Amino acid sequence: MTRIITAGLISLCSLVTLFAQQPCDPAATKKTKALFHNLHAIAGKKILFGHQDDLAYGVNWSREAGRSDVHESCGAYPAVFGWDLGSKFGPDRSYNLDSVNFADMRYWIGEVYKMGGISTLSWHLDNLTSGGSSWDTTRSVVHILPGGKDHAAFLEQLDYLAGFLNSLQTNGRRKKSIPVIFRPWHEHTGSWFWWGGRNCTTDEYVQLFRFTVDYLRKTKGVHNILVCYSPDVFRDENHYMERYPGDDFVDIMGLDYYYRNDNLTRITTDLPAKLKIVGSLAVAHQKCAAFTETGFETIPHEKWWTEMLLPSVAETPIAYILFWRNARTNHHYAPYKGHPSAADFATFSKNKKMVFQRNIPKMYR
Ligand code: BMA
Repeated sequence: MTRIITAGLISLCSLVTLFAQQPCDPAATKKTKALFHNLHAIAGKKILFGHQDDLAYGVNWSREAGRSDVHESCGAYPAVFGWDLGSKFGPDRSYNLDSVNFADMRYWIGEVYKMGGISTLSWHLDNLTSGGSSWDTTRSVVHILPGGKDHAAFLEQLDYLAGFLNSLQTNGRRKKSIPVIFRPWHEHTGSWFWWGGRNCTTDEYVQLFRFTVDYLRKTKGVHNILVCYSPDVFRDENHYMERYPGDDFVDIMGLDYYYRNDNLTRITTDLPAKLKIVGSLAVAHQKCAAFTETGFETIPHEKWWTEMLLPSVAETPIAYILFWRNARTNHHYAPYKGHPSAADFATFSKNKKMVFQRNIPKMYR
């Protein structure tokens, strides 16, 4: 009898686990499901460290095999690697907006996967209505949605995007595609991008998000993505959820929040509070919480990593944290060799909460 009850309990538990931790795409590949499950398992226990464009370039170098400013500062590669798909795909455009070649990006995503790491892709798509950049706030969302005059141009971009996502394969088989996190239409609580804040209505934003995910999945057969919703700074739970596209369209609930000299006092208490809100929403919606973009440009405090950042995130339920790119001496968010904060960063990298490539658990099984 006891055995039967125990067996029953075990299968009930596995059933609960099975249903509680499925990605929003029922047809997600096995490895994508595993990634979601494993991100869940990490959240609240450890934090994976991430860096944008880490293998592509750093301060004063570009495209040198094996190099990484993070590795050169602390002896370990990140566990999460960010990439960007903007500004606009086209037959004559092989580079993204930060001069990263898409073929290189595909290769590095493969390398990241072989290292056991995770890639996350953002999309600074140009404004297809005005021809300007992501920061051109000419009204566009209404025009690229079905029925809009620029819808065809949007479909063309989605077709290229799907082609890229479907090409992330380990052995030429789509079923074996490399899972990635896809983070479109980010920072929409601000109004600096054409898809953000006052540049579209709530309904338009939600439609844009849903259409993007649906088209990739249903029309293009993309099943190797976990979708991330990542507002910028928000006021409260209602504000965070205002443009949430729904549980069927999101796997990861993120937050983009940067340190600046003029918000230092506020962010110290506000950031952990906000990450906890994201964490409890993620639990309520059976999603995974993450700190999807951050940093302090040039890291002007030598002990920022251990004295400011770590205390703000250590007790929050995020699975990973992504630092923005190392472009140049006045625009970087991770240290590089000889950087004044490099020693503190090395200490931070050894903190038992933090996970780098050297100690990442298996994420795809
Ligand atoms: C911004 C800056 C820009 C860059 C853009 C997209 O935060 O880093 O220089 O082009 O992100 O990566």
